[in-house]
Amino acid sequence: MDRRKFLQVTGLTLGAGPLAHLLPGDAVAQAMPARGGTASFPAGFLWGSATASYQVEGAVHEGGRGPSVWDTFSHTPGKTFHGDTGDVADDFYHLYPKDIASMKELGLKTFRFSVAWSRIFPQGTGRPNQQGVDFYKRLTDALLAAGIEPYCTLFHWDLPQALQDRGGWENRDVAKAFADYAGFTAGALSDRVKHFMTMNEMRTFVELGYGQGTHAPGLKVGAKRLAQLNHYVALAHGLAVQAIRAHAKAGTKVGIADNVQATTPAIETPEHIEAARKAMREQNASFMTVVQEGRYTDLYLKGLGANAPKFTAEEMSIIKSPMDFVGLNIYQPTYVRADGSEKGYAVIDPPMSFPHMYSPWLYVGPEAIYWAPKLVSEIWGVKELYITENGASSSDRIAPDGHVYDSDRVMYLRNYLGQLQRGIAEGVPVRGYSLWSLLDNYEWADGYSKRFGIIYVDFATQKRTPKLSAAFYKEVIRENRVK
Ligand code: PNW
Repeated sequence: MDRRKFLQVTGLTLGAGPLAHLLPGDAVAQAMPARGGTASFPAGFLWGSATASYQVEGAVHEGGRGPSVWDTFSHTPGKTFHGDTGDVADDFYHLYPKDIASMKELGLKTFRFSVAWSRIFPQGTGRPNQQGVDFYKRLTDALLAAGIEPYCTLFHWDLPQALQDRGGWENRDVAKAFADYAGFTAGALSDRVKHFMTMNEMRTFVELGYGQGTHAPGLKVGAKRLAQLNHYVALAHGLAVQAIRAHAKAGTKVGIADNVQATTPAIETPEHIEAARKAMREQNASFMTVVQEGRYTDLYLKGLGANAPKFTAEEMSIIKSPMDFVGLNIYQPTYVRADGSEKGYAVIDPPMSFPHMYSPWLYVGPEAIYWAPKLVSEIWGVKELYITENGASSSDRIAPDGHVYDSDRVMYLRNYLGQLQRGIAEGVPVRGYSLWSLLDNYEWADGYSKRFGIIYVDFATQKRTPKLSAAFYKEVIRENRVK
């Protein structure tokens, strides 16, 4: 087919539904030779998309919800871009039926959402709020009715403010409160939800929330207190794994969604690959490594010296409570090279010219999504992995014709999915992929200035417009391969 003919065909509006205008029709797909299935994913691969409570729900004063640290932080002048808050966000609390229709249209098999702790326990502990439980029952029922499997994260950073008032994650009792909440919520939803993740990205809320102070609760506690609260967060995860097992239906699967530093060999030679393997354990010593091994590495403790956390053998055995699966949030690579230091590796700082997406931290290194799952499964013997997040921010604009042509996000996704497929084809046990995010949403301290959705949201009107990347993803799912 020559170029002009191709443009004529793709210019036609084929098929039905809101995404059809962006899709090549079946006629085109059939006319283009398949590439021998080389880039195919396994049958039954779980294509999904992810969101989080505070980033999409809005309705912060409805349904008996109590305030969280993000309400407080975002309403504190100077903390977020333009003072943006999640008060309304995507109004997903009310508009979820419409968004589930879009998920169905995309062909999603799974949807990863998070529960707002303060909708279930408005004060963090005490009596559960039935209206909160009912909201998540309605949401998961609607997903199941659309043929979409819900995956539930129990903590995506919105700690009840009442618990922050008692010291937040610096208070060991909060770990216990988290386990109580996680056990109760999993018990209430496990007739509908088969996969629970305790926490999303321990590193981000610990380091940005309590180390740099750029995320809620906006503290800078210093190295010693940081290491200790990090330990309580790991303990909270382990206690929650046990509480979920105790309260959820038999067969419920428990895991985590963690943003390991995706250590990636700078060059794929044996010595640099070995360096990336060592770096995976050491760079993630206080998060994935301790959760998998129930011990802090010697180098981690040595590096902290007098600031090392206090812990007991009993706590360490709780922290390593076995999980059924591991979720990895993969965005940017951490490039590593071999060197002669005690660690045996060095992290390469990205040169000024390193390409990134609209968020300055989001360096483009597609091999990260090949190496991180491979190293995690090899080092710790993990048999079931998910990519719980991957995606990109882009300076999306509505074009004069009403569409959003996010060719950079399509480029990003195509390259990452290609590397994911490479790993799976070699036997890395990744069962599913959740694209971050379904909708443009509240991007934390960046407010509404950084869009990650494959569906554009006009925050003034709540109008949704699927982007070019939505058409791309729909096609990937339909063909179960990346091209
Ligand atoms: C993740 N970094 O956050 C979160 O799980 C999402 O809630 C968030 O919207 C998404 O990725 C996009 O940012 C991250 O600075 C925040 O490297 C910061 C970083 C990484 C991930």
